[in-house]
Amino acid sequence: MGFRATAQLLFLLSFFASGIHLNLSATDPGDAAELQSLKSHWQNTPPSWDQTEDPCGAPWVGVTCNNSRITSLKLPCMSLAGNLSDRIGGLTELRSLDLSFNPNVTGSLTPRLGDLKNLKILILAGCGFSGSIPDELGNLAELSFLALNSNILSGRIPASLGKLSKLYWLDLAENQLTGTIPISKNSSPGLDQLLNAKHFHFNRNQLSGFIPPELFSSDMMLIHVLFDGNRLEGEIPSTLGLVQTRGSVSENCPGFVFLVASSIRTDIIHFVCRSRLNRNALSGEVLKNLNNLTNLNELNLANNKLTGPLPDLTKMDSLRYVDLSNNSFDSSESSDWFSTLPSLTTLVIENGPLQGTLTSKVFSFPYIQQVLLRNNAFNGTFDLDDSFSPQLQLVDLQNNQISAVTLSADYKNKLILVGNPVCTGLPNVSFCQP
Ligand SMILES: *[C@@H]1O[C@H](CO)[C@@H](O)[C@H](O)[C@H]1NC(C)=O
Ligand SMILES: *[C@@H]1O[C@H](CO)[C@@H](O)[C@H](O)[C@H]1NC(C)=O
Ligand SMILES: *[C@@H]1O[C@H](CO)[C@@H](O)[C@H](O)[C@H]1NC(C)=O
Ligand SMILES: *[C@@H]1O[C@H](CO)[C@@H](O)[C@H](O)[C@H]1NC(C)=O
Ligand SMILES: *[C@@H]1O[C@H](CO)[C@@H](O)[C@H](O)[C@H]1NC(C)=O
Ligand SMILES: *[C@@H]1O[C@H](CO)[C@@H](O)[C@H](O)[C@H]1NC(C)=O
Ligand SMILES: *[C@@H]1O[C@H](CO)[C@@H](O)[C@H](O)[C@H]1NC(C)=O
Ligand SMILES: CC(=O)N[C@H]1CO[C@H](CO)[C@@H](O)[C@@H]1O
Repeated sequence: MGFRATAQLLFLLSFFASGIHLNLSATDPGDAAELQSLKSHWQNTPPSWDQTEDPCGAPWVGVTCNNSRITSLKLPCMSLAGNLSDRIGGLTELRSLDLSFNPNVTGSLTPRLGDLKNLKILILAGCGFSGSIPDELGNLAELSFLALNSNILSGRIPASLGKLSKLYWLDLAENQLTGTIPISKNSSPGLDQLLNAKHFHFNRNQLSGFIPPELFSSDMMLIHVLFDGNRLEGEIPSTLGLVQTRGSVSENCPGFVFLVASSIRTDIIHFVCRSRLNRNALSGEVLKNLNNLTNLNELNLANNKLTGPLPDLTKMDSLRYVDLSNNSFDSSESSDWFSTLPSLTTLVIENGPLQGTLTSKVFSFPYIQQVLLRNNAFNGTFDLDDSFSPQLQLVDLQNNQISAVTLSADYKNKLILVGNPVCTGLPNVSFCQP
């Protein structure tokens, strides 16, 4: 009798105890402890974080859970301050971590980020992180989105990032990264292995050396490549022309890539398929098969030291924006170079190599809005005939050698011819006014 009562009591106790245990917290105790520890390094966490001890219970703002495990931390633009402690590595069920645009979150990136084996999205853009990018990020085999841009990260780009075979988005822009772009060698990985990447953003760092030709291949799907604002030199590798965006234009290059990530600033959601390589010291001839990039929307090669003929754009039917300013291209007759570019809205070739009579063909491209060709060597008569596009808003031909003008009476928008011989006799007409 006594034994049975004891047994019943024990049973009840254990049932009760397990009941208490289950109900005490909706959060896995390990995860709760890790998050409490992270919280202790942060100021300005959302008020809900102080109301309960249980992140998944009445869920803390920015925390998402599944089966009592913390699966997502999204705390963009919260004025959070502090640093990211190693304990982040204990949240092993995390799928998504976004601390972006909290400039007062500082310190180094802990190598324990590499323990987050389930992580698909890592967005630490616009914080104050410094130090190097840990090699361990290369262990995040599920990662598809990596944005470390706009911090003060230094050191080299880890070659281990080449192991991120599911990576779709790689943004390391606007840091202080140095060294060359790592490519694979023997058994060591490299960025040439990122065959699913559509975005390579390396602009505004201090990267140096050549852009390795091995970086690009016909297996790649890149749609947006940014290298501008580095210390790169040498030639643009002709292999860039091998990159093919697969499928139809509308599928791969719809003109607008909308980011799912809520925290990315809205002013950068209008990325299009484009290649921006300006403001380096790239020299040599522009790749010969550039015109294989038939889906390219924007081509900006301004402010380099490119030589040789102007690039052939004849098959680049998607091009909307072209800037070839401030290079050292061979002199070229405009009528030989211009071909029909059915999507072009803006053509910029300042300090360019164009000479002879400017063909009026460029003004009749159906979508052309701006033609900015100051400081070339156009001469003879400038003829803007009635075939000009109704979109045309601005023609800037300052500082050429144009000696006469034939202007369609229907063109009422801006034309600038200051600095041409034609204006010495006509200082008082609108197109000769500064
Ligand atoms: C929660 O996790 C289970 C497996 O653990 C998974 O099947 C389910 O899709 C997850 N739910 C969400 C919303 O992620
Ligand atoms: C960052 O910290 C500085 C100094 O403590 C403060 O003035 C600034 O407002 C903070 N910035 C943000 C975005 O919280
Ligand atoms: C975070 O800050 C604490 C002091 O507040 C410091 O001890 C720790 O090393 C810092 N951690 C990192 C990763 O910067
Ligand atoms: C690029 O185009 C040229 C002809 O313009 C062609 O010979 C070459 O094979 C093309 N390259 C690729 C990779 O398609
Ligand atoms: C070309 O160089 C000049 C002089 O350095 C500069 O003012 C201009 O902005 C440059 N043009 C472009 C399109 O970058
Ligand atoms: C215009 O320039 C070209 C080459 O620079 C020259 O051959 C031609 O004679 C010039 N034409 C006029 C009308 O000055
Ligand atoms: C343009 O010339 C006319 C006379 O030909 C003169 O009355 C007028 O003031 C001039 N305008 C300017 C802005 O110089
Ligand atoms: C949130 C939670 O787990 N609630 C459970 C608490 O325990 C009772 C009885 O064991 C369950 O019915 C609840 O679902």
